[in-house]
Amino acid sequence: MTSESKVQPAKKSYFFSKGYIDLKNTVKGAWQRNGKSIKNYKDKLSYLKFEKLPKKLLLGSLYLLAMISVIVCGTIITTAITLIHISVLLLFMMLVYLGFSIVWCIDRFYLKRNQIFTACHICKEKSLIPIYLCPNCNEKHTRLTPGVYGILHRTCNCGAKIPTTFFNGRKNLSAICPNCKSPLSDRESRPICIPIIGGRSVGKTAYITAFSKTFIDEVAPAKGMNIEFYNSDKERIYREIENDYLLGETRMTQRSTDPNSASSISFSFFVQHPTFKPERLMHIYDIAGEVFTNNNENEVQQQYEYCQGMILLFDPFSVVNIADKYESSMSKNDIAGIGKADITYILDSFFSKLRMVTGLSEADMLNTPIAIVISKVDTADLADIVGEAAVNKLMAVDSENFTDYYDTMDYLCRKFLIDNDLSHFVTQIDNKFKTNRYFACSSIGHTKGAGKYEPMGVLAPMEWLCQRADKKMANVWNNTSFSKVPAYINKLS
Ligand SMILES: Nc1nc2c(ncn2[C@@H]2O[C@H](COP(=O)(O)OP(=O)(O)O)[C@@H](O)[C@H]2O)c(=O)[nH]1
Ligand SMILES: [Mg+2]
Ligand SMILES: [Zn+2]
Ligand SMILES: [Zn+2]
Repeated sequence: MTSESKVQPAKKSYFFSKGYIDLKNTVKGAWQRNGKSIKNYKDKLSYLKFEKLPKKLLLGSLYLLAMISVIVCGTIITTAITLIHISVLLLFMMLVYLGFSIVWCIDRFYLKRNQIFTACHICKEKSLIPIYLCPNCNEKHTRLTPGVYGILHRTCNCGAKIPTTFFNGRKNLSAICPNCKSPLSDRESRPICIPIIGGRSVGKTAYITAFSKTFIDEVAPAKGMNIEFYNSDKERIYREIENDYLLGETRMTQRSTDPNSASSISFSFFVQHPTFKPERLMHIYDIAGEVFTNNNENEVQQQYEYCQGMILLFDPFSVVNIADKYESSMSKNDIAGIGKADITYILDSFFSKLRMVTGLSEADMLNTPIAIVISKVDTADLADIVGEAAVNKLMAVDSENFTDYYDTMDYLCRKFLIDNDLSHFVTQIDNKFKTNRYFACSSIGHTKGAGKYEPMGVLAPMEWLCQRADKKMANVWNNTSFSKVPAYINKLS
């Protein structure tokens, strides 16, 4: 378990390195001394041949006796010393081994129990422990855990002492991604990763803008949560979000053709609260929509495997039937903003990517909860069919059957899709995702560019996913309580 097959740029613990050499030298020395004194008597004996007989006999037997006693006792003593030395060394080696194994287990247990890992915000690679850099010489240290290089500290080749556990400061070291070598500042937080999925122009960026701004400016302060941006890059993204929010704009999700740059951009921020130990790190991924239509992803979206939830945005007007039905009541801007990609195609492409990343077969179901969010419901009065107004109306008219707000919304969204010949979509989602729930939202709240965002329904999908992902978060962000399974599915027929 504590295998450290990879050589580290650090000094090994005495008992696993110099201890052996010292043992070899002492044992060798003792046996050499023993051999030397035997040889000494042998020499003395050979000189006796020049002496007279009585002296020869007397001294000869004396030397012989001495030599035998050296051979017998000396060997016994030297063997004993050797054995004692080996046992002492072994004992200490075992103690150190036991020591680092115990601390290693504690460290590993802490990381696993608290669901701490690093999800690279650039290449999306998941790693339990990233590469840490020596604060003195910047040398790369992998597997910075208790081991043969030290229990609580590792001594870098440069002499600097580096902490090896969660409880003595490892998280404060600079780190880089083991895969793409990008600088990381995850500091052993618990990540909550949520990709926003959908074709081009379905409203992903608008959704992230509306959600982030509302969550950071309203939800977090109201719930006593503190927000800290992951790094200055993410802070810059937030300044853009604030700007877009004010103007009612959306940015084109940048995606360069450079194969080395990422197809999805994470907006990442820490969420702190007295009950969050460790702090949470929210990663929201804005995946360029072309990824689903052109199938040319720059990087594999590893986050599908470890993310705690997904949001699939659905632009109702990307469905030709629906667009035809409502086009007459849509503004020019809204028509221009329609996502052109066919949802069935997007879904197939998404499923095949999921299979690739997770290794699931076509028949397998995913446990990751997914929120299917119908976007842009401000347009053509869709809000009256699936949005807040429609939900309230149905709950008032049929108060016996419809009592739960979000279950009613889920019902209306499913019904809307089925009524528009998209029952195969609903079935496919049901077949693939054990936990799915439908929402309706409008991120901008009106046509793009017509003033400040007035979002409707953007918080609920994220609140639902966060509540499912994190019990502590569910206790804090508790504006809504969602039923376990949408209750009115059986009313659809
Ligand atoms: N009316 C309305 N239009 C929206 C809304 N969200 C997005 N749009 C339109 O859809 C276009 C694409 O949105 P965007 O967020 O950039 O889509 P992305 O490609 O999925 O990131 C925008 O230019 C808007 O015209 C919304 O909430 N209401
Ligand atoms: Mg975008
Ligand atoms: Zn990376
Ligand atoms: Zn160093």
